[in-house]
Amino acid sequence: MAAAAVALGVAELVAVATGARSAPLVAVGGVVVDHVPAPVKDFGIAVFGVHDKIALLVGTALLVTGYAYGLGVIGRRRWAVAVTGIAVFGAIGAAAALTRTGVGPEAVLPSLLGAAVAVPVLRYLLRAAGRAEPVTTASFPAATVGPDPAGAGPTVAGRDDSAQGRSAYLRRSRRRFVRDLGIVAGIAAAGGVAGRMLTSRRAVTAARQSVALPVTTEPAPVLPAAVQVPGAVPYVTPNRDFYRIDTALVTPQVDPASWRLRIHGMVRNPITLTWADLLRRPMVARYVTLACVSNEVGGDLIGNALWLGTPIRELLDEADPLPEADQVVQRSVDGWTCGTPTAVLRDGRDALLAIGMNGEPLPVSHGFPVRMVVPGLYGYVSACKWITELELTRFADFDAYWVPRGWSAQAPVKTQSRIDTPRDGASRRSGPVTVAGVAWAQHRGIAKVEVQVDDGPWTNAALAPTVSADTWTQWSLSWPAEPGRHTLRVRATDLDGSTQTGARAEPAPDGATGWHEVAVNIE
Ligand SMILES: Nc1nc2c(c(=O)[nH]1)N[C@H]1C(S)=C(S)[C@@H](COP(=O)(O)O)O[C@H]1N2
Ligand SMILES: [Mo]
Repeated sequence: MAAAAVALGVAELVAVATGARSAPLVAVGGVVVDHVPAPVKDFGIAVFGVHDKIALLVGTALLVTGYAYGLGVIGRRRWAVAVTGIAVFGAIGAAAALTRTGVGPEAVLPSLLGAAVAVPVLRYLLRAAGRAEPVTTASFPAATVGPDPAGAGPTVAGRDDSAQGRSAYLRRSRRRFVRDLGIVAGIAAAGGVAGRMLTSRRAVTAARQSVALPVTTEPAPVLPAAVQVPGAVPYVTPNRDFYRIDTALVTPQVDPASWRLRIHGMVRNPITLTWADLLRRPMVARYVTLACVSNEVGGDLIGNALWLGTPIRELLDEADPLPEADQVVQRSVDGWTCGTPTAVLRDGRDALLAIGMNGEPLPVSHGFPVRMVVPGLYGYVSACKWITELELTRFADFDAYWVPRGWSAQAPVKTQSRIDTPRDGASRRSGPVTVAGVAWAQHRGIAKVEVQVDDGPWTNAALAPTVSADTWTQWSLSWPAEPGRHTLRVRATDLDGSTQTGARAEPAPDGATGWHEVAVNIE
């Protein structure tokens, strides 16, 4: 196991040069993320929540540990099996790394070099272990280990072969073995930690800090003072609280200096854009509420931000798509894809190639340097982070990342609402109780929010003003609460006139439905 730790530590060090995603744990974890069957993934997400990625890395490390334990045990008797096992370990890591998008052939190096170092380390440790083990005279020295059976034992000429002499020798050997183990584990840990630190030094934090956002070509929308309702979540979600969803085990580090956006495929005029080109384009600031299709009824995978970016419609016009190209495939540097209807991106809504979020450059975890934001569509079909390609194609010809995994190819945001206060299970004094929350139907807008207490009538809540139909709307209602246990329910109606359905549906394949309910206790 110590030898395996050395392999992983060496691999982390090599990955400083070859990229974080070529390190074996991350590479193998990435393959697992992309290929794990949906029920297993759902289980992992259900158990570990937003820590599912850390759980995956720890799980992978545990698997490696178990494997290493087996190799260690077998290797004491059959060295060739251990060497083969280590080679297989290296090959799996190398093969996994090669499947990652955007990595070159050098991605095999961390796994292969890690495995290559593990062989002599394991041999050394097994020999040291053999010396530190009591053996019967009859079996000695045949039980010494490794390709070099000359591992010195107590029967070697000139040594004290008495019982006492042997046990003194054993004690010394054990101490030495434990010391060797400590040294090896220390080297492994130092290598791993140093590797990780050096990798993160290569991160784009500095590049991000030196970005000066361009000024908008028109003033940003002014928020009406009444946009915020007491008791609801903040109308503008601070960046640090903004939900984060993606498949990336290590956050892609994209330097604006080397960033390119290629618009190609079924277009008459392919375009390649650099960061400098992008900054020269018109920039607008728009509040847009982004929602994840995985958001459960009442869930918090939704946030509202002021995005700064250039309208994608004009870029698409310049690229001049062929009429049959009904899908724009957005591709991230890590190979993740999403497919957006071309018509949606050209229908005049504020679909942005965004570089700013709430007055800052995009946080790295939210797609620095450039991502897409499209009002009215769930994130998985519209909001590619670390974007590097727009490929015009047809829905009939290409399935984006989540489509073969059971999610719909097209997914407009469903009209939804949530009660933020009181919380489920809360207690309040009888009398007027403020019930408040958010409702959203991006790009259609909210016309009405109603609240129902127990089986009573639906009552209209007051709607706060918003800046556009592309953000959530806050609502509130003063409820004359009477003692007892009550259930509060909310439903919204959008400006198209459709009222949110009460029929419960799971997030898959195209967004959860149902009314959010909270139970409250009035004293
Ligand atoms: N590159 C990349 N972009 C991505 C994803 C991803 O996995 N990889 N996930 C999408 C999903 S499912 C959602 S809901 C939004 C979330 O954006 P956020 O993390 O900035 O909130 O990003 C989208 N963009
Ligand atoms: Mo999502």
